Amino acid sequence: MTKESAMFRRAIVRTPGPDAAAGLTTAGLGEPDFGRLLAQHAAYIETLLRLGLEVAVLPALPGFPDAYFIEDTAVVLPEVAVISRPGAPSRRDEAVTVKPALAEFRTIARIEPPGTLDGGDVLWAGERFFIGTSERTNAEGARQLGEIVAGYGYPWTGVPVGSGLHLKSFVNTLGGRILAVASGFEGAGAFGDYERIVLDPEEEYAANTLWINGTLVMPAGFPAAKEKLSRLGLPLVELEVSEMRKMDGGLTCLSLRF
Ligand code: CIR
Repeated sequence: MTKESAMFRRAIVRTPGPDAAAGLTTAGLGEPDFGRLLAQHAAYIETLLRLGLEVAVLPALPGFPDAYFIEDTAVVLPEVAVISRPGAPSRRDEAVTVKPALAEFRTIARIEPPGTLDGGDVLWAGERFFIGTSERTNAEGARQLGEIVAGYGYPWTGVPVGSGLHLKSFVNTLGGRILAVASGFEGAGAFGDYERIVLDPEEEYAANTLWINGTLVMPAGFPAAKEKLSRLGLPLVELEVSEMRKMDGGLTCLSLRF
């Protein structure tokens, strides 16, 4: 029997700290406005609550300006939570801080050195895990996670990300085996038997759309992508994430969902 990606009951998020502008970024879009960042984060939490999730909000983590991109710190399966080992040295110690919140709900496994892995490189879609190798996730980290998910009966496929941050910066599930993909990933063999909705190059940021139990939460301001995704006939919510985008982040990065 194959196990399909499941509905979510809970999410864990972390409040951005006042040092958010000191985080890692390549976006070149300027510094985030802290007030606006908090407001956008609050609207995100509000949306998850409205979609029926129980949301645990962890406090800002001083000294870790990227810590509210909490997705990178763990990978949560129905059977186990895997504490990651983030590839950026400045983010490495974030991962241990989510353990208590996850240990309430799951047994804990972890990625061990020399493996590195960011949760943003891990996509669970349909029956399969796709694990990106990127500037953050190395082959050893991908192998360790692959071994763990395979141990619970999930097949996995490695996907080289090339330039760009994470796999989920470019590819996300819109429900099961339907994917939103940036045009650079259109032909990626790993996704061969999945249905792909390819976004225009100038709107590829919208590939970071978040599926929550049949609702699509997408970044605001991408009309062509919105038109394409709306053809699926699913409820669609647009959220403003301009301040997270300035720090190379987006909708999926802001929560652990399980
Ligand atoms: C970083 O570079 O690590 C953060 N500024 C952004 C992380 C975004 N996370 C994600 O896409 N999962």
